[in-house]
Amino acid sequence: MTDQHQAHDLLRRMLRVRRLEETCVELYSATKIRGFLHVQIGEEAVAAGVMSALEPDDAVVATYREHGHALLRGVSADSILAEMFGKQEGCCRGRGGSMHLFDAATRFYGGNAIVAGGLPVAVGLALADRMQGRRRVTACFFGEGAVAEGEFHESLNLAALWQLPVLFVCENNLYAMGTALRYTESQTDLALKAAAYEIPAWPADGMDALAVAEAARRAVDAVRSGGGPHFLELRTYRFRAHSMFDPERYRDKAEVASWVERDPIATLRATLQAEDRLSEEEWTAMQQEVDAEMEQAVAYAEAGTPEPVEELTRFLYTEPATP
Ligand SMILES: Cc1ncc(C[n+]2csc(CCOP(=O)(O)OP(=O)(O)O)c2C)c(N)n1
Ligand SMILES: [Mg+2]
Repeated sequence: MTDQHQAHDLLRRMLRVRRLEETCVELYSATKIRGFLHVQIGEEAVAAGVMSALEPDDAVVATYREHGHALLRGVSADSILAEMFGKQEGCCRGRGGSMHLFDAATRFYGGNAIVAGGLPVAVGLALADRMQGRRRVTACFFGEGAVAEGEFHESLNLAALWQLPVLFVCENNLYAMGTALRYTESQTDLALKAAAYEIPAWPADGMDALAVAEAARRAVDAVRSGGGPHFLELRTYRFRAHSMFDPERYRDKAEVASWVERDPIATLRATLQAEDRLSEEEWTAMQQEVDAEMEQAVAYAEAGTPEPVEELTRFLYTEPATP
């Protein structure tokens, strides 16, 4: 059985991601945040479980649905929300926004808006670690939509051929925008695609944070101890639309409702309470702590400074050397 500390930690991680994104949706509806916004509400067990198996020195590469991955990697809610607001205090000075969170200090390598665009980046990071003799792991998250891209196959092939320390994490939420996986792939068992490249791969229930954490721990240990790349297919579901612009005509309400019943936060909370491992006071305190974190982050972001227009060309080219 998972120890109580780890289970509470997973619950807190998921709650932080949920509240961060609920806050983003509210701010977006109030037109305080502009541009694109893709939330992972419903999928929190994936990032929470996998991230719990990583060390601070490991690297993480994610997609445009990455607010939670950045937060759990250690990028502060202050810095994420300031980025959403386009403020200088954001992790990319407000230039990246929702889809392009990036933070070298925590080895969070995006925020990649191009489907499958993160996979070659992850393979490159792992190749660098290998060449420099470091025992670090790179975890690469991507949606199941990525398996239709050439970059997916090129990346898996090279990672396997060179036995690089990459953990490929497929967030299979069944849809790529409005297209269900069965309309685009002849083989919908995605672990088999990895197996075709001789990469050990297995599925896990992406709605169950304990199951994800356990699968990730096994895979990360294998990668770190020189076992070459591994692949997890985590079956999950996004409760909300693909992005803030999506009339959701491709799935019916009953399907969504059946997945909402398996809400990963409610499920873990209920499990712990049934086993007498989470008191009502502890749950209330956890929620208050997370709510306070997000309230403070919104205040920080709102009080931030928009980048002055004169500075917009900075960082595009090397600064001229001053004599
Ligand atoms: C190369 C490329 N083609 C098309 C798009 C447009 N697009 C944005 S998100 C998306 C769906 C991707 O679905 P999936 O990989 O399953 O991730 P999810 O949104 O479900 O998390 C598409 C096609 C893109 N960003 N990049
Ligand atoms: Mg998808």
